[in-house]
Amino acid sequence: MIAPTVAAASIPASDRGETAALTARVEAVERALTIGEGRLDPAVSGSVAAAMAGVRERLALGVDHTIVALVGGTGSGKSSLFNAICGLDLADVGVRRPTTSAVTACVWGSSGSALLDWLGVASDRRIERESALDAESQAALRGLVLLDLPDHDSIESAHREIVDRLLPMVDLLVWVVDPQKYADDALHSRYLRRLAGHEDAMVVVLNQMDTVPVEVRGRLQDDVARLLSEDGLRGVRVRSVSARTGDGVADLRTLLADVAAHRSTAAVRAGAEITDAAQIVGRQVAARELARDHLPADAAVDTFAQAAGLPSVADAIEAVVRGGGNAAPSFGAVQTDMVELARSRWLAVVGSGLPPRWQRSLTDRVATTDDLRRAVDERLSGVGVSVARSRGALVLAVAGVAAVLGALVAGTVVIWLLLGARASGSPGARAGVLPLTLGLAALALALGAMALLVRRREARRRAESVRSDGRAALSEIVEARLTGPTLVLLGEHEEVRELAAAAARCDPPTVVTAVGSSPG
Ligand SMILES: Nc1nc2c(ncn2[C@@H]2O[C@H](COP(=O)(O)OP(=O)(O)OP(=O)(O)O)[C@@H](O)[C@H]2O)c(=O)[nH]1
Ligand SMILES: [Mg+2]
Repeated sequence: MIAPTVAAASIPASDRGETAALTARVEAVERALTIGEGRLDPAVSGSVAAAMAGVRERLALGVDHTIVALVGGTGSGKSSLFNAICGLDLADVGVRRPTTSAVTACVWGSSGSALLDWLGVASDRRIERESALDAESQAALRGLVLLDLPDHDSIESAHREIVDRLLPMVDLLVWVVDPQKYADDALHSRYLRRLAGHEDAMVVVLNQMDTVPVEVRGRLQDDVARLLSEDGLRGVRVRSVSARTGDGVADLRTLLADVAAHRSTAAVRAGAEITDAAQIVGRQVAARELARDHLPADAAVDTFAQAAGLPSVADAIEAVVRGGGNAAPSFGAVQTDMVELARSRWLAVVGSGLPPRWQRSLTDRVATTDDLRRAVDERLSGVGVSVARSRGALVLAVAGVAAVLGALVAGTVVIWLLLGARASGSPGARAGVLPLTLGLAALALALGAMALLVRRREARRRAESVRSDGRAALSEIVEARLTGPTLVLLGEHEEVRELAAAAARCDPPTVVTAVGSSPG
């Protein structure tokens, strides 16, 4: 309502850059629509886009100004008060009634010419205050657009039409009444009573107080307040002034400065529309996305490995190498149903929590089962499956065989010597050859055991190498065909979510109630 937020009250309207800030929020909503295209309900996107186009149109006029209109019956002194507030003789003041037939505008700060075009103010009826000459004397009113309207109760129907057209566009209505006609029925029944609920957006100014004896002034002001109360209006501000003497004009300027420091009705409306639109877009996305490190990449690699028979191929290699065989096992056909299982588990984990349209988009983005199966087949066929024995094991085996042969030769020599010794009765040679035979036999045994150990270790190493090469190849497939597209989609989802959240964020609501909008 009219009570300002601390921040708004302390910052002049034209310095707030309200139009730019609102435009940035519109852009955020529009960008969210673009990124989310195909994933947002088309009907919702269409209506949000249309709403944002409407807001853009209004923003093109600028919403940094606060529009205040002086309105009232003919001769109440609107034009005189307009001149007094502006400190200029711009509006026509006259004795011929009605005097004012066209709207006159005084703008403090930037020209706001698009806004004045929209309001229908002729270019020769505009004046800009706060020029270099005015220095800071007019700074408090920066952002204010003051309008002097024709009389609302005019015998000229065109005047009434102008007033009725402009009232909904105005942020603050200043009803100017005079001591003779403040109780005028047309004013109360046609206008004031209809403004119940918009009391914060109006002020009643009792003008020409110089024509009233000082002792009567207080009573007169009370009477105006009583009539307003009878009209069903609560807490309307009433001010007494004299446009002729200038009494009360400074106080009125202070009040206008206060209003000018608030957000304009147009800004409040635009902000509310953007917030609504952003919240609608926000409801088309989930509250959060799955983090990268929670993607089920390892599970997908495991299932792909099963589908391609990687564990059994590795086991077979281990058995072949350990047993000293030569027949290398090979990868068989990749099981399509397992690949499909991996893919559907992936979609279920990542998609859980995402709205259905985003889930469908995820399904379209990641690789198809067929593509995944082909990739697994292709990549695993490139993984080396070798059962060739290692050089170390070969050397040990050869050495072992040599030791066995040596032991056999030595054994033969021992036997031969034993037989010779028995014939010749000389045991000398036997004593040297026997330990050699035993030594060679022990060496042969040790080498054989070592060769066995080396082969086992080699078998495990080969199996492990096939497993890790295979898994590395499968990880690359998961990264390129599942993780990559998923992250792109989740990134887009996050961007839409954050843009909508940023666009929905705005300053604390309304400070001036729109005159033309319905109460509440
Ligand atoms: N004594 C006195 N006369 C005033 C005061 N304000 C305006 N007048 C006179 O009242 C007459 C009408 O003043 P305007 O300012 O033209 O009144 P208006 O409300 O603009 O009239 P329309 O343009 O016909 O709607 C003029 O003769 C003014 O000089 C005031 O505060 N005191
Ligand atoms: Mg006038």
